[in-house]
Amino acid sequence: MILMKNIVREGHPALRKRAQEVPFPLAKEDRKLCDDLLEYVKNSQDIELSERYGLRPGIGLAAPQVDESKRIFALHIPETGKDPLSFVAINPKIISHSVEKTYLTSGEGCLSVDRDVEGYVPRYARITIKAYDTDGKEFKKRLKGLPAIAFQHELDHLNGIMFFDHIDKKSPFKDIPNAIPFDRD
Ligand code: UDB
Ligand code: ZN
Repeated sequence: MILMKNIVREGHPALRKRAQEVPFPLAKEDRKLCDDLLEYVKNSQDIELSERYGLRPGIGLAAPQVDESKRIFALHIPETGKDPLSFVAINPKIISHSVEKTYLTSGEGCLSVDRDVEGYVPRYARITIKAYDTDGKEFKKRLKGLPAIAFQHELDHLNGIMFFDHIDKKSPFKDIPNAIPFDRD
């Protein structure tokens, strides 16, 4: 299983590379990687397991964060009154997006970043995405709110981009034109 010691931190070269497309049918080790990424985000949100194994609770994890430069990530996002939004995305793409933007008013963090970096991270408010599942089947989804923000954060990891790259260095809390702020509940 993936533990915090397996998650690479800021400064590691894997976080700054463009990750490689994944071929189908999935190799055994790629299927295992998919399972492990999704298992991490699920386990990390289980109070007992997160305490037992010292996992930082996360809603998304991308393959480059475990030093695997492949275009794969997992999301597991609790939704009030609904089942969690939970999936692995292989070779994901944004096929269309809103003009409207959004940002977490509390800013973003990252499982690979052990410090607070303040500031607004502009994201598209709504996206339509395409990706492949572990069976090599293509799927599409329309995402908004936290799922849209998290998807863009993870997709950035596959392109060597960190959330703080998007923060205005001189004025981290500068108004973002056309953006609807998103409060974490
Ligand atoms: C996270 N979690 O998992 F708005 F219920 C972050 C960490 C870095 C703080 C653990 C998070 O933002 N949780 C969250 C946010 C809400 C409401 C809520 C829970 N990641 C994943 C990561 O680092 N992947 O590479 C950070 C991103 C998730 C969305 C934006 C930042
Ligand atoms: Zn991250």
